Amino acid sequence: MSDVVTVTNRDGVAVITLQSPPVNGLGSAVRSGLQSALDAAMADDAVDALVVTGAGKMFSGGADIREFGQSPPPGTPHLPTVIDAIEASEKPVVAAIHGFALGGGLELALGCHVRLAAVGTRVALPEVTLGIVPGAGGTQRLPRLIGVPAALDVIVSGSMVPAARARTLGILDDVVEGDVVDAAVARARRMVDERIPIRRASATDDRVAETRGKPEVFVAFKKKMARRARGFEAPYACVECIEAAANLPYAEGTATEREIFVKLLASDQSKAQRHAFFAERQVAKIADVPKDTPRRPIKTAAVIGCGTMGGGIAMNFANAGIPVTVFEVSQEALDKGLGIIARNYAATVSKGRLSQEDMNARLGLISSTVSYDDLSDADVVVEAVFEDMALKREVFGQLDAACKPEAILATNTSTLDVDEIASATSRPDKVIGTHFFSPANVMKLMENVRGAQSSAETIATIMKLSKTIGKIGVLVGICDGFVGNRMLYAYRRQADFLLEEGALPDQIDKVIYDFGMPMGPYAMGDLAGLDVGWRIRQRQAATRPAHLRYSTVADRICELGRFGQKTNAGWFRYEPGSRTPIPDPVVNELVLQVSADNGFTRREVSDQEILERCMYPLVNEGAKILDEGLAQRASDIDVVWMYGYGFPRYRGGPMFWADLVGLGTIYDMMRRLHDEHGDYWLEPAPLLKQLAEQGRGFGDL
Ligand code: 3H9
Repeated sequence: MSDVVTVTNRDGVAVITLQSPPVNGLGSAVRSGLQSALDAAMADDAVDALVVTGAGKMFSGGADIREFGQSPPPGTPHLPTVIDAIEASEKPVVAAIHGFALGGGLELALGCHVRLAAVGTRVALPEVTLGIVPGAGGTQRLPRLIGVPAALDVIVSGSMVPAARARTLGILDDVVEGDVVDAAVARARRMVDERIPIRRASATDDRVAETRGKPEVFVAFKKKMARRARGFEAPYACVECIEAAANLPYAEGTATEREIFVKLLASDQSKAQRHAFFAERQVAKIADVPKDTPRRPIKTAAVIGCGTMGGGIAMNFANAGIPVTVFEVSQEALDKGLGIIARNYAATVSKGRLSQEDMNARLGLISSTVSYDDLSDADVVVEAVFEDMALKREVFGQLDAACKPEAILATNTSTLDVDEIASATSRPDKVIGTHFFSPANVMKLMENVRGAQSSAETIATIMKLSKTIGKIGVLVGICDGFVGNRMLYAYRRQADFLLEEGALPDQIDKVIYDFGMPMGPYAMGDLAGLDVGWRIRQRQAATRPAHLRYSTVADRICELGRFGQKTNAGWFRYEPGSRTPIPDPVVNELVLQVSADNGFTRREVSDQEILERCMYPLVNEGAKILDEGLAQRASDIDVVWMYGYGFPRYRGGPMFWADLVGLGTIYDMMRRLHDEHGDYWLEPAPLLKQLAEQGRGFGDL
């Protein structure tokens, strides 16, 4: 008996229980404990059958991800060996599953002869999300149980399968009400008493035989998944393993799976995706806000402003079942905003992703008002009015007077100083920034901006609220553009300079798209609209320091009345009703003209230069942000970029990617660029310099 695996004998059935909180991860100690328990049960004449189960919240969350890539590698036995031994047992083995059986946890269950699950259980093989394939027989046993098409869906998506569906597919044998271990013991006993033959997944063939010698099935599946899987290696590797299951004997298929698993485990993509997994969990931890900080319950909410942003934010509350009151200055503005919300929901219903009933329920949670007096009950208010300090201060003064004293007042600003807004109230400790990303009902990121006086309770409450409304909240400090947009600015600047020096918008966009971003800077600009930035630049013109390099190219585009997709023309042109950017000779001519006007002799700009000139300054700005304490950790910045800007997960975010490139390389390039262009934004960050000289990375901080 080990600390992490216990055994009890119930009615001649050895109940082997994993006891390794929080998720019963199958690390080295658990695997050894499981193997010993198994050996003992096999040798014990008082044991006729076995049940494998997990204590606590779940059956098992799978292999211990922290062991991956460890040096020296974790000890034997390996998970496939343990699972093969379970499956080979002559005594029946029943898995009693509750909570989750994920990855290696589900593979362990697939090695058992029967799988019973409690109501509410969810199972999955999420390895693909970690950049690997299931590596303990999952890609070989699952298709043998449920057939190739279903196995492709389950393994390549990595998504959770609820118990009832898993039962229908054949992943589970039964879903039981009541205590699942009791049911499993009874089932095991019955198998012995009634001499029910043991069924081993690895020994069945009929389901995989259906697709044997049919490569077209896999070709079609790869075609179907191509868009979602763009740039990722693991989904394709999963298909390869399942194809091996269809065409090869079990032992050979398993060897293929093992080979691919080992190769992917060592890949940069898997390292990046594992980094992303832990980064997402780290982000909720705040150094000076202890885990047990009390949080205010959020039972009702209010949103000020029902424009695109405010409407999207209100939808988030309604989607999470939180009643929300939307405030506007006029009934007309309210009607317009509420109309857009209703149309948004209706579009989701028409795509079959929401029922009419759910739409009605959500709309029912949204009420509206033109009076601040109706906000006195709200636990949290999110202000989403026009980005103007005087206006925001006005609104906060009104809110301070109208809302109950304990209510949290949040501002959805993307540029303004939260402290200045807070000073318009008598409760600066309860003021915080909540920077949503557009479209606010879709994008998962929230930059939660702590003010100098935001209390621990306010911060903890808002971080929790982010999770409740299905977002990932990252705590950031006050600076122009906060984390994401400040870094974006550094990248966008260089893109415009490259245009002046010799590149064209479609070349830059293609390099960035091929790197893995959802779109390049120019298609993104067209999508967001170019006029707002133009107006801001016009306002800033008088105060812009003369020594800073400034590209006029973006202004010249706007001067032509080209504001992006909404005018069917921006950096690209658009066919009416289409969102596909088409390179436009008018723009290319204009870029050439700007080069000439600004005294540049155009030159060949390589794709590599584009990547380095855009991405290295972005990383450099991230290093400055870290140094200034505006993000807690480099991995938080990675989360901002993966969730707010679609930075490819298989690169782990810009800071993780930078470590892979090597900070020495990035620092050298930044220094060279700075010497060449003298631009303030290219000045190497002191932290970058320091780490580069020490041969360390952001991950070592
Ligand atoms: C695999 O199985 C490979 C095999 O095919 C082949 C092997 C040969 N390992 O998410 P939470 C930590 S690959 C290590 O906040 P929840 C997590 O970091 C694996 N640590 O809880 C956190 O730590 P901390 C395939 C893990 O209740 C704490 O546990 N499996 C693991 O919201 C709590 O986690 C997966 O990909 C792990 N496997 O959600 C499943 N899992 O407190 C990954 C969790 O220090 N896990 N931790 O921050 C999950 O999806 C969720 O954790 C789960 C619980 C749904 C289980």
